[in-house]
Amino acid sequence: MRTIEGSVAAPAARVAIIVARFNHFINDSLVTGAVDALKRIGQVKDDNISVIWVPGAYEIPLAAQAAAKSGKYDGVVALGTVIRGSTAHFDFVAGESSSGLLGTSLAFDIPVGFGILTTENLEQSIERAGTKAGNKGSEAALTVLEMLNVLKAIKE
Ligand code: INI
Repeated sequence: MRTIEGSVAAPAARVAIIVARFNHFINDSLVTGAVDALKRIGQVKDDNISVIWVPGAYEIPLAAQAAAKSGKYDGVVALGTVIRGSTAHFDFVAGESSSGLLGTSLAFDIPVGFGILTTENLEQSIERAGTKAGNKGSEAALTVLEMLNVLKAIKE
């Protein structure tokens, strides 16, 4: 029996963090968490990390696709915050971001960490950006590194 389990150390990985400016007050903490996890836990070199800002979560998939297509990155970490309001806007922004990112991941064979918070209110977002419910930016970053190692092991 062969068991494949990825570790999270990936010192040579080249990672693009794509982050929305909308709700940047929350997203700044997601970036901090992601960079910390990549460097401190994943041992990724500072020079191998790019942080790419886009207007909102809706624009993240297009930038992720461009990053994947460029061949300059091994993985993408998508960070943003979509907070439910009283209109259907939330569903479109959150839904399209998530399906667009999955499409990019599958089309370009590249791990994409989904670190886009989709919450009911600001408090829930704060809780997931480095306070009592952890930091979803760190989780998304570590997921990308683990998937890089899993994919590598599958191909070996
Ligand atoms: N973008 C977000 O990242 N989060 C939100 O909560 C949000 N809301 O609620 O409107 C949001 N909207 C902007 C959207 O991502 C696009 O930038 C905009 O529609 C232009 O395409």
